[in-house]
Amino acid sequence: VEASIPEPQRAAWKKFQAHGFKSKDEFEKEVVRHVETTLARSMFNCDETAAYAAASLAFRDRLITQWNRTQQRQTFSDTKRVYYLSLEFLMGRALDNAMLNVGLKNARTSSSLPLILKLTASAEGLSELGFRIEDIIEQEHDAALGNGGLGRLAACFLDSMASLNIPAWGYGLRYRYGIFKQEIVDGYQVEVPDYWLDFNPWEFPRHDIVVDIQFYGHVRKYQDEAGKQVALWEGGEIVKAVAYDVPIPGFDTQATNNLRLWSSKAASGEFDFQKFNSGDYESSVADQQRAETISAVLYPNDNLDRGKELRLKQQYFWVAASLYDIVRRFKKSKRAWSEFSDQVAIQLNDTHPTLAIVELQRILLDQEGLEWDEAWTIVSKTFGYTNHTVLPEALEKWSVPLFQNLLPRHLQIIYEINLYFLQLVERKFPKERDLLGRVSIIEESQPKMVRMAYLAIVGSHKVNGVAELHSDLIKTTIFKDFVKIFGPDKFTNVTNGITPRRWLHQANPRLSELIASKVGGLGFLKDLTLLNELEKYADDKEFKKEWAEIKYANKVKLAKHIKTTTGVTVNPSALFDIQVKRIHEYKRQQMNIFGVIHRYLTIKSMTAEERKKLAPRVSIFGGKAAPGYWMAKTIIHLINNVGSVVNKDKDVGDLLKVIFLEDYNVSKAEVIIPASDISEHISTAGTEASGTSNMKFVLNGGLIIGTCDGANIEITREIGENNIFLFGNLAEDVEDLRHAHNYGSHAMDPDLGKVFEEIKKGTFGDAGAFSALVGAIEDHGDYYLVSDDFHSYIQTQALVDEAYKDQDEWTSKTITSVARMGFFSSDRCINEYAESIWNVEPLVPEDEGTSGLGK
Ligand code: 8GP
Repeated sequence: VEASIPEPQRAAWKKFQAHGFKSKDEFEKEVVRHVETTLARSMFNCDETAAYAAASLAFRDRLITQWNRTQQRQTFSDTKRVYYLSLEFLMGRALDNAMLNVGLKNARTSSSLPLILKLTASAEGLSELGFRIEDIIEQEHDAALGNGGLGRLAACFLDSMASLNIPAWGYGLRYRYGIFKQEIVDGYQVEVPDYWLDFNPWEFPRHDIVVDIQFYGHVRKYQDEAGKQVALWEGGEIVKAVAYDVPIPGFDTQATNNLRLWSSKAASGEFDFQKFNSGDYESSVADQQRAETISAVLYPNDNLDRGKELRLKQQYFWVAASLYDIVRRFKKSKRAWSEFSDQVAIQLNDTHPTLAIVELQRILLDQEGLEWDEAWTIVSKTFGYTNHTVLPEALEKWSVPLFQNLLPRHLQIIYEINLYFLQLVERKFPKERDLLGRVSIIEESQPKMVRMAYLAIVGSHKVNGVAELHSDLIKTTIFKDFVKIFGPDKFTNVTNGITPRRWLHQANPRLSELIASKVGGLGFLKDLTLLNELEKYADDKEFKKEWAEIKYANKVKLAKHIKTTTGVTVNPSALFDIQVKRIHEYKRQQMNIFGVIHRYLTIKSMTAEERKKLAPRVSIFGGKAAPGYWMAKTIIHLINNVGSVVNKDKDVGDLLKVIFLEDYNVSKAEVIIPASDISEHISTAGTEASGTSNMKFVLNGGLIIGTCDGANIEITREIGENNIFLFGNLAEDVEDLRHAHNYGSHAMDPDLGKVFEEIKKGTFGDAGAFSALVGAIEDHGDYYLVSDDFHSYIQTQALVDEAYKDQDEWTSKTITSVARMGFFSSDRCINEYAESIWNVEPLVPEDEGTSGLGK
């Protein structure tokens, strides 16, 4: 129901319009107001948690007013919007980011642009109220609605879309439990639930925006009076989707986009009173619980598909609610359906939202009465699909019987989409019998399966990979047939990027400040290519000194974190070697820890004189294993066991320390990444689609050791071969090597063999615990080519040791690298999507003052 205020009364509204605080004093006033009213506390019982809550609520109010204006502007100007559908948004903390993005206005007015923006109005305000801003920021619980790279990419994209004034909404699920918290107990990973919604000031419940979502039931087909075939999806059950909005502020703009997360709720109110009254309490709450289960938990798998019914329910629930919302908004514009794709671009973040294609076709056919072809033309012009992996175990497939039961009408539509598609293939390639079976959306297996990636390709106008090598690989391997059918132009590449606001300015404020002092202020946070101005300081003595001091300070900070969380003392002058990411065999943390063992054995065999020449190293690991992924858990176990042996070996002392950091997440990444000297991105060539932490590490003045995989290749092209340590076999040779393992002879690398012997001796605890890990390499084909790459890995690590001895040269390399990282901003990436896939234009707020930041 529209409830618009009549014209004559609008003047009063305008006069009293909320605007949120505009100065430090107003900010303080808002904080105090929230403490005293919203939180019902006072200055006599305001702890840091309450101060965090109040400061966040003050910022949220501000964001909501900006958000309102942005939405009005977008509605009135009637521009095309982007809808980014992602089951994961790994946002991390919000307050720090809100202060940076919103706080800018205040900072800008002062004559000498303060470089650490948040340390202006909000920091001073909090300090006047008796709090330290750093402590307040630390109170916030990460919003961890994602597993890893895919979810964090979505979060970086939201930041860039808002900062570039692109009218965009994110749509996702409001999980009650985000990714589990990881505890390490006796060297093993233990999962603990992440109940993050206890208090979340960043969301705005919209109890008036509720959508009914249908499941199960059956389809009735009949002819209407005009003789037209109609399909009716009837029966089954209804669950309600309730909207929660999270404002997404842009940097240096008033534009504030929206992330809408859906939460599930039972359709029939609290519980069934009749059952309750008749004493059947349990089943009266069962309906409610069953409904709420849908959005209860994020599936903790990264690069792995499990095909669970509840997951499919989540996908449809989220997709149906989002499409209802998008279609409703479009219908308000009163435009013809043929204009839908001029107003709406929907991006599918991986295949998880692929049902949106089917759902839109269903709405247009069954509810709006369009003809098939007309509807399908609209649908296929609207969607774009991003693929994030070529790993076969991650490609989604749903069993047809499961589909039939849960979404009977959708299955019919999928069959029809497939029929028309296969007819097209048959017309184009009449002689190629095998082709039909290969590209069919329905796999003829037992049971039959719906291949979601194929459906996504058929229903989208563009398909993209996330780094050059990856985009080439999807065209030549998993989607090869589709390139032949649709032509190469449907397939494109958009290399991933990261937001420099969070991953440089927020995570590494001192480095950002130093950079700003040389490149003409903070404008580089909006145009990252401005970093190239830094290159001329790569040999500047004074500059290098400051640069190195900042790195050292960041390492001291991480060393403190290590001490408090693990009890181990590490020397901040040692080389910090970091690998943090989800634990997966293809990412090869096992190779890293085998390399560490090799180093340990080497040290043990050295004379005291030889040891003196060695560069001390701290090997730092972090990352979660999917709860059901035993091999990944075994790798964590081995790392911890190696750590407990090495770290107390007096013989070794500071020369080697091995640390596993518990519960790696976004806020920890902000501490860990700025502290690296070298970081590891060592996946088997061809398996890591892009990687994004590689970009974060280099941008923070760390070098990397890596394989020719994912975005490592483009990083090398940008920063130069001399500034990166590449090793290992190439993607093009992987197939042959695997073939040779299985059918030829597979000789173990001798150094790796020695490492295995040591493990088998029980040096790192019960050898039986690690036999599967060793066996996968020795006896079962070494699918990830650990043995093939081990020698080159060890040699390259020795080059790292050598290079690190020349600190002066090392620092120059890091400065040059940072100067050349401009390409990897997610702003560049979003601009590419906007131009080549979405065809959307920015909508710049009119009331925007000149920022002095340029561009
Ligand atoms: C990840 C890729 O593994 C990583 O290389 C890339 O940087 C990131 O996506 C962002 O593009 N892929 C996934 O997390 C992934 O595919 N997850 C599940 C859908 C299988």
